[in-house]
Amino acid sequence: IQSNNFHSLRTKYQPELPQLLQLEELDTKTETIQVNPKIREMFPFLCKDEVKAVTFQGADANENLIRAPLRIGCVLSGGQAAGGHNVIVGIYEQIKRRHPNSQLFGFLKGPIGIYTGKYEELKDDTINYFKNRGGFDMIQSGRHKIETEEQFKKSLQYCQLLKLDGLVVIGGDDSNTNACLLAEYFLKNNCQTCVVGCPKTIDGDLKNEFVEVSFGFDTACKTYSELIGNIMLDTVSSKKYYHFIRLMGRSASHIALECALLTRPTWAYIGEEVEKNKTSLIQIVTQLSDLIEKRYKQNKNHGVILVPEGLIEFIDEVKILIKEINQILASNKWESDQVFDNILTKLTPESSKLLQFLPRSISDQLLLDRDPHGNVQVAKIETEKLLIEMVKAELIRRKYAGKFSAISHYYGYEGRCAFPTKFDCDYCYSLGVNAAILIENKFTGVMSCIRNLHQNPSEWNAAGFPLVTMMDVETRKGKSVPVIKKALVDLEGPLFKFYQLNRDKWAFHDYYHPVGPIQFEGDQVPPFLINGKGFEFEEV
Ligand code: FBP
Repeated sequence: IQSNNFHSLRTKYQPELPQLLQLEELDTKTETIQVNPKIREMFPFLCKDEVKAVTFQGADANENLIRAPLRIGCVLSGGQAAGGHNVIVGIYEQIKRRHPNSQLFGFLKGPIGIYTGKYEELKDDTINYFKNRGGFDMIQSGRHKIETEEQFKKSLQYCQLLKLDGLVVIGGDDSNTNACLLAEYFLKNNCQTCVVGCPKTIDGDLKNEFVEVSFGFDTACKTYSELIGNIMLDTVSSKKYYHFIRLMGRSASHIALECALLTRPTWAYIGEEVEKNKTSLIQIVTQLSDLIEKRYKQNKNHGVILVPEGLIEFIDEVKILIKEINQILASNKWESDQVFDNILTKLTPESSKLLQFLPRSISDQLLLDRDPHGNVQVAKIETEKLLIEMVKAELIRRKYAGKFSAISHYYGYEGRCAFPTKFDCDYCYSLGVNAAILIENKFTGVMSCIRNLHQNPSEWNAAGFPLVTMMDVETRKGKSVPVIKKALVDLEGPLFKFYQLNRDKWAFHDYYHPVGPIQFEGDQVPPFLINGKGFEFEEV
């Protein structure tokens, strides 16, 4: 009942739009933009002429203009991220403002809904119910990829059948790569449906010179930071536990870094640094044991350690092991119960030794499931427990005189569907409105981008950047394929530098900073953006 009350309160909130997107008439301004020549070859239709980015500016009202209704389809793709519903609400309210007979169709359960033609028309009641609400339950999501010729063909047929002016793909790097392939396919086959992407993922790794942050990141980090802060208060009260907290965020450690900056833990691992320094698992365990011993000498037997879920993939020997496993699995097929023994015979001696050393739950995960995009499912690997066990063993070996009582936590799914922060509500709504405007202006193969996010929403600006400009060529399953490159933590950037400068102080003199719950009213702190924009270098 309580949550219903809160829900109804949130549905009354009308997200703020940038001033620019509130204007009745907009002129488009395009600018030629460079594309990697290899990508040009892979997208001959999208790159036939010069590839252009588009921005908007206000134009004079034209009273004689007669607008036609717009028909748009949308799909949520990949993992949940708070704010996805508001992208859909933004599209809907924008096309209805343009023409009351406009229609919005939601493809169900992710991209599979497109090529199987499973959709639902979204109307006022649905839109109003889901406004400012977390989750992807309005139309659900899925991790399917549009891959085969048949799936592309069917996708085109259903978009044509629905006479769609546009399709909005709300997804992460892989889903937007897929959106770009779809845009190319539609152009090649004279299909009028424009494809526009929106940057979604809590992981924060879909960002580049065009995209300042992906939506959902802010809500996830603030949700986890609230929980981390609560744990901090608990541990400084009892002074008897070390809490090892694994944080979601597949490969990149953006979430761990953002949460560390917000809460100032005893220690936070940053996967990218571990990779750069080629830190081994044993070195990590040694460092942690040193830290625990040193704190014990200060009479401290407690602490809060943040572990990004992607850490395991960045540890040098594990990375090599995963690469070897991927190559072996690409050319061999075994019954699942025979994979472990067979792989051992094909790995290099070092990797084979490591695979046997790791707890079976972890080695099984490394061996088996990959998601449809080929990613190891790090959400299922309990790295925090592995570290606790290894540190325990190391401290026993050292005849450690203090107490080491550790508790493991995993904060993952609980951060993806929280009520979106005000930032995510406004940002997502604007992304949706902008996507609809891009489609109305017949731009295809572009990402809806809202920028200048460190300012108030009224000052944000809007653009459409070609997806091909964000692409690189990577080898996946032995083939060269175009992909939007994941952005990793910049070890030279101001955010990491700030953490690096302060972490030794935080490690030994509990500077814990419990931030409390997300606030929906009053002053808002946006997430730390690319290049540290919006980040205040508060001395602590
Ligand atoms: P997206 O990249 O699709 O946004 O998903 C991100 C994520 O939440 C990761 O942080 C996490 O490792 C993974 O999804 C979990 O996947 P699943 O929901 O399939 O368990």
